[in-house]
Amino acid sequence: MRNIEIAKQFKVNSIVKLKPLRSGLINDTYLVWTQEAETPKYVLQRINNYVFKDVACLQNNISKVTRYLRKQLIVQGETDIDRKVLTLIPTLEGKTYYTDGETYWRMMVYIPHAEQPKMSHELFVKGGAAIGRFERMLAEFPTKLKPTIPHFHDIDFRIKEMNKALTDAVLSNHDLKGMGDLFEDLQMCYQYFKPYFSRFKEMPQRVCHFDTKLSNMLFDDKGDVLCLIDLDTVMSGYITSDYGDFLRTAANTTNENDRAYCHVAFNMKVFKSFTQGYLQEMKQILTPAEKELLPYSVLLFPLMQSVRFLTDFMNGNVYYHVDYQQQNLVRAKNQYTLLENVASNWEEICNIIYEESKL
Ligand code: GN1
Ligand code: MG
Repeated sequence: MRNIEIAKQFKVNSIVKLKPLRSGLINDTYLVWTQEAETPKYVLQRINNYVFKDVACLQNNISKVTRYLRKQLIVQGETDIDRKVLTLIPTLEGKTYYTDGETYWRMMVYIPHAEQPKMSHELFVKGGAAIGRFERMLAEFPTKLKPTIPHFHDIDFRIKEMNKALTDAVLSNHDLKGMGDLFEDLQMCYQYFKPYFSRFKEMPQRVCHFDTKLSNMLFDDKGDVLCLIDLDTVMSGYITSDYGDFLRTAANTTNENDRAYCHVAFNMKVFKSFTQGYLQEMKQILTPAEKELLPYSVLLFPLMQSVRFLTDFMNGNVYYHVDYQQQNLVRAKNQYTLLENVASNWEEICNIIYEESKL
């Protein structure tokens, strides 16, 4: 079925055109125009069923969370609610997604927004506050959400997967040139920090976003955050996921694809601004264990992402889109360099979190 035919399976009128939007490494996204409008009215997404095995569960999580957030916004007397939370469009049959048996699709209202503001202290404070607000608004969410990706941020599981990938790659004679000591270095770091990561279960499970980054935030023309988007991974888990994963991308002085590893550093200014914003919103409700373990998430995410990229490299690049064969190895080394940089700022990271989380 052509994409425009797919779009017509949803409860919308007079679709005239679709245009692909390149974003993210996982789903395919299209902007949808209707007859009356100059700007797009909807977003059509093909859900990556290789990554998300249980689309029904994923769409159920998004639907429950967005409806809950909408109610909260109404109670708070918010205006412009349609831009502050995503709205799913049902299919003609009233379902939250459409499938032709092979591919899976969803449609949402397109939220008009401004460009992401220039990098600044304010931007990262606002980014941190937006994530904190999202979690705080969901703090009383009545049910536990099922994982859309089982073991998604489970480092023990990711290490096992990496070990398995190495065994499989050796058995099938895959080209593993260029790995150097990365595999052993990652194992060593994991063993060293394991006692801390295993304490994460002392934290309560909360509804979290699980893919926090600036590109998953929409801004208005004043540079304020309208809402968080890309809710595929919304599920119950630890707040360390949202906090640590944001810093992994935002506080890297370059991006994860940069092969000049000397460009990689951990930006302490970004770290501090983001931490300020996040804790402003969250420090009242965090438990002592959450406050104490937050610093370890700053280490955990570059480590876990390095492990995930290296695993995919050894598996023959089946998970992340690549432009060249070694790209996942480059990404893995880039993230490992970031991890080293986090470690060299360790004391200051702990001090800042401690100070900002005081009531
Ligand atoms: C994937 O596609 P994107 O950029 O939203 C991945 C994240 C990784 C990220 C690394 C479901 O997210 O966990 O951190 O790539 N999402 C999934 O770039 O695996
Ligand atoms: Mg994503």
